[in-house]
Amino acid sequence: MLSADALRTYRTQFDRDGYTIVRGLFSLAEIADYVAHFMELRRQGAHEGDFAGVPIQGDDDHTPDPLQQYPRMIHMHRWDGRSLRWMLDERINTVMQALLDKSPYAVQTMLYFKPPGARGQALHQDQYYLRVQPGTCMAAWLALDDCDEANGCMQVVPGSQNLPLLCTVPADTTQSFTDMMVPVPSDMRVEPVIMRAGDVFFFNGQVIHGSFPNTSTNRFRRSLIGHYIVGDAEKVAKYYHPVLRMDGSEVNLGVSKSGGACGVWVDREGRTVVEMRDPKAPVAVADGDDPPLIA
Ligand SMILES: O=C(O)CCC(=O)C(=O)O
Repeated sequence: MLSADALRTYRTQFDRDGYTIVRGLFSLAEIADYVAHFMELRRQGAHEGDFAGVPIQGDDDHTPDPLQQYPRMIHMHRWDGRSLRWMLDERINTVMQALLDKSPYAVQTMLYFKPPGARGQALHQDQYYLRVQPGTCMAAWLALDDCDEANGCMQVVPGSQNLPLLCTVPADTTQSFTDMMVPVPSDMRVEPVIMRAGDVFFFNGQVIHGSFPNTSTNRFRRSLIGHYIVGDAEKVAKYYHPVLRMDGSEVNLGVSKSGGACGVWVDREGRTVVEMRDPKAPVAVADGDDPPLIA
């Protein structure tokens, strides 16, 4: 049971940094069950929505990619009761209510297997995909394995929840299974999120996050992820419909569109700030020299 004091502490961190980690929210017995369940689903073969990542640029030798054997599963809650029950779990709802002041709506599940040698996912903002209006989305990221830098733990930019949606640039697909990323100025920290199996990382949809490759030789970095939207949202991108309340009933929301202005980093009198641009304009840093980007 989470005490009122603990929930207040999570809320304080969430308001300050855009994320919080609830340690041990799921027991190790539950985690062992989830691991067995999802490994068995993966072993059974392909499922609708599986995504093994974009091709690796310049890889003319067709290097074996571990993600081909362990593609990410998406929207399992639409066909797997265990995933649906997890997405709507009362513990997740309790934490979300403490962070958002009301129950969220649930829209997506994903399972990352991230076997040894797998690529990560370049730094991004989830709202780029979900396009929640008004407001933003939320993620609950459950570690199914202990996660550290060796097996490609999550990386986060604390405080980035206050940024607008940033314009994306191409990602290095030798490191990332997705092909776009957002640039991060050098004065913002990218921090590893070290977790134990059973911990849940809750983060706001504007928060810049992602992960680097799993460089271990024998450790999976599996995670079960739920995406949610704030409970007073009116629209979300089509891909995330149907939208569910946390009691499992369906909510009728509108469909949001992608596109529109996005933020680019510019240097203004020695300070790196965001300016909104037409998305077709090139991403550039004023003054040209030494752009403050993490590539
Ligand atoms: O699990 C990862 O490595 C990346 C997950 C992520 O960025 C996301 O769920 O939005």
